[in-house]
Amino acid sequence: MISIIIPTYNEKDNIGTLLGDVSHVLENRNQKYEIVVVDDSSPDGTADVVSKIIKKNKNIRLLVRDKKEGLGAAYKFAIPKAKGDLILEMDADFSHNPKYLPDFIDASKNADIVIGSRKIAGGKRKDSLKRRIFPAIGSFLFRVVGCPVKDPTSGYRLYKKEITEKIDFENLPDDYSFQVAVLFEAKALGASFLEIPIDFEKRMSGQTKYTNRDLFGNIRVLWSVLFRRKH
Ligand SMILES: Nc1nc2c(ncn2[C@@H]2O[C@H](COP(=O)(O)OP(=O)(O)OP(=O)(O)O)[C@@H](O)[C@H]2O)c(=O)[nH]1
Ligand SMILES: [Mg+2]
Repeated sequence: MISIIIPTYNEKDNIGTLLGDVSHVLENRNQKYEIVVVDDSSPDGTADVVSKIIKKNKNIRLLVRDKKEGLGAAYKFAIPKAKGDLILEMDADFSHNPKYLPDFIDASKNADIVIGSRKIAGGKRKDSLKRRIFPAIGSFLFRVVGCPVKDPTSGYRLYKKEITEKIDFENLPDDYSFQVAVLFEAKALGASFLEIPIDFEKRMSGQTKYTNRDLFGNIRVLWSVLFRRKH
């Protein structure tokens, strides 16, 4: 079984369509699945939209948290609760096209962690210059300090459950830099990695939650890897 974890904060105009599309892709493949939406009590009523859909699709679960604590915090909370032997992370805003889900499942036969990559042949990122330039510099620096993949900030990724069970999530960051930090942690545990190309699209509806402050989270991780401190 695969567990698809989708963190949401104010994604009411995306989440309904996305849940339909994800279910459709997986059912077409006869893939056993659950979708776990982790909502931080979005003021726009995202959770209400999900609750209505759950009545018709028992493969969907909703975890509601009291307040917005960051993308990393949402994953740290939800990953240990996933029931699947494969655990996939994806955004709610259609930047991560569900059409790639079968590619992740196929690739999981050959690695513990599969990254949907915008930095390998066939991968693309349709995004603003600011959102391309800093990750490009960041990815280069992360490579220099031993990062196992070319696109470490990609949030479209799959883990085998066994590897998540070895990771000490408590010590990982609550913000977006969780994504990079978890790779270094998994590398230290001997995980194997594979990147598959994805075309990263612009969010379909709603506002970004990513702020300039979030850039510093990644710098902190880089720093801690360099000096082998805990995050
Ligand atoms: N539960 C929860 N989800 C979050 C939080 N921050 C972001 N998200 C979700 O994480 C995913 C990624 O956030 P985005 O705002 O799309 O970040 P981004 O992809 O870097 O930015 P854009 O796509 O340019 O808007 C989306 O599904 C968000 O709703 C949070 O604090 N809590
Ligand atoms: Mg996004």
